[in-house]
Amino acid sequence: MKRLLLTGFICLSFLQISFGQAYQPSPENLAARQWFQDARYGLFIHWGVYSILGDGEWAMNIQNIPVSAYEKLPKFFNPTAYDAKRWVQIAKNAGMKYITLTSKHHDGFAMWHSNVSPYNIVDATPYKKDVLKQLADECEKEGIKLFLYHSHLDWHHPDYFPRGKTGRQTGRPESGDFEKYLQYMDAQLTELLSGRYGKIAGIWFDGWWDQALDEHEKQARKTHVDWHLRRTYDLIHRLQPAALIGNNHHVTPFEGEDFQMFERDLPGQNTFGYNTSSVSQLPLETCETLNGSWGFDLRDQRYKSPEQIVRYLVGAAGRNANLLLNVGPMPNGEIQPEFVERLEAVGNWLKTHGETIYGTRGGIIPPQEWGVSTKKGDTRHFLHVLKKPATNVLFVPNFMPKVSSVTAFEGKKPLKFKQQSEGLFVYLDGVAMSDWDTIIEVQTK
Ligand code: H79
Repeated sequence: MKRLLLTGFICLSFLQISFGQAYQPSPENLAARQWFQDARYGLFIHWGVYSILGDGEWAMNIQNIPVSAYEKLPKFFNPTAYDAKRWVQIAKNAGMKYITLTSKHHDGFAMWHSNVSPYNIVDATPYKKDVLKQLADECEKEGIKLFLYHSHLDWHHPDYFPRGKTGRQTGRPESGDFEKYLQYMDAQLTELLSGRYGKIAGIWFDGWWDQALDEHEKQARKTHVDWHLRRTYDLIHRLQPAALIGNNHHVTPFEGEDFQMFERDLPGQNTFGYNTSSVSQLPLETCETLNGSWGFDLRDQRYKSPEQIVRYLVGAAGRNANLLLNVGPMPNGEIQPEFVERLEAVGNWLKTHGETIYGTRGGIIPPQEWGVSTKKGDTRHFLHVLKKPATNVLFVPNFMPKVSSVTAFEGKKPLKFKQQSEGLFVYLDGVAMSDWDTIIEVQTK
C-alpha cells in the first residue's frame, strides 16, 4: 500500500512537472493587459552593433561572420547622434503609446550595461554609455511604456549549445552547456527587471524556433533543448508582476505568456508561412517594419506609405490586435528622416481619427470584404471602410444590437440605415469616401 501511494505520488509530481501548474496572472498583470489593448500602437526599434554594417540584424548569420571578427564591431559603435529624448518624441508624435527596444538580438550583444558579460554597450564600445538607461528614463518622463525584445537564440555565447538551425558558422567550439547559457540569460533578464531601468512593460522573446529543427517539430511545439520557459517566465513575473510576456515562437502560446504576437501578418493571416498558429484569447499584437528590414539596411528603399500604415493599423485594431511598427535606427543613433516623415503623417491622421482606434476592441462582426470594425464599450461601433463597396449601400451582416443612429465620422453627417434580421444596411449617399479609411459610427442602445 505504502509503495502504491509512493508510486502515485511520484506519478502526480511527474505530471505536475511535465504539464506545469496553471499560470494565474496577477491583478497588476491583468490591468496591464487592458492598458496594452487600449494602447493599440507601438514603436519597435531594432538597434545594435549590426546597424554599422547597414545589412539588417541577421548580418552575422547571413555573412557567416565568426565571433572573433564580429567582436570588432562594438569598437566601431559610437552613436554620437543618439538622443533618447528625440526618439521618444518621434514615437509620441506618431501617436504611439509604447516602445519595444532590442535589449539583445540574436547576435548576443547587450544594449545595456550588463555585469554578467563585458559584451555590452558600456564596456565594449567607445560610446561607453547605457543607451537603454537613457531611453528608460525618457520614456518614464514622457509616459511611454517600454518593452524589451530579448533573443533566446544567441550566435555569440559559447554555451548556446547544442546549436540550432542558425549561427552554425560563427566559429564556436562544438561543445557547451545549455543550462549554463540559460542561467546567463536569466541573470541578464534579472538585471533588466531589477529596477535599474524602472518599470519594464514587458519582454518580447524571439528565437525559440531556432531549436525546432523542422516544421513538424515546430507545430508540435517541440524543441531539441529544454528552454525552461516557465522558469524564466516565473522569474520575470516575480521581479515585475505587471510585465507582459510574449514570445515570437509562431506557435500556440505557452502557459505563462500574457500576449500573443504575429510577425508581418494580421492575426488569422499567414503570408510568409510563419503564422500557422491559431489566434488565442490573449491580447494580440502584430509587428511590421516601415520598410522591408528590421535592423538598419542601407539599401532598403521599400518604404511603406502613411496610407498603407494607417490601413494596416486599422486592420489590426479590427482584428483586436495592436500594431508594433518597426524602425531600424542608423549606427549614429539617428532615426532616418524617411521613417520620421511617415510616422508623423500617421500621427496626424491619428489626431483626428484615433478615437476610433485607441481604447477600442475588435468589433462584433468579423473582417468583411469592405473592411473591419472596432468598438468602444458596448454601444459605440466604428465601421472602417477600407474598400469602397460596389453600390452605395454598405452591408454589415449579422449586426444584431438595436441601432439608434448612424453617422459619418468625418463631418458627423447622419446617415440613413435599415436594420433587418440579416444585418444592417447603411446608405453612403453624400459620404466623402477616403482612400485611407472611411469611418462610419454606429450607435446602439
Ligand atoms: O527581430 C526580427 C527578426 O530578426 C526576427 N524576428 C523579427 C521581429 C526573425 N527571425 N527570424 N525571422 C525573423 C524569420 C527569418 C527570416 C529569414 Fe532572413 C530569411 C532569415 C534569413 C532569411 C530576413 C531576410 C531576415 C534576414 C534575411
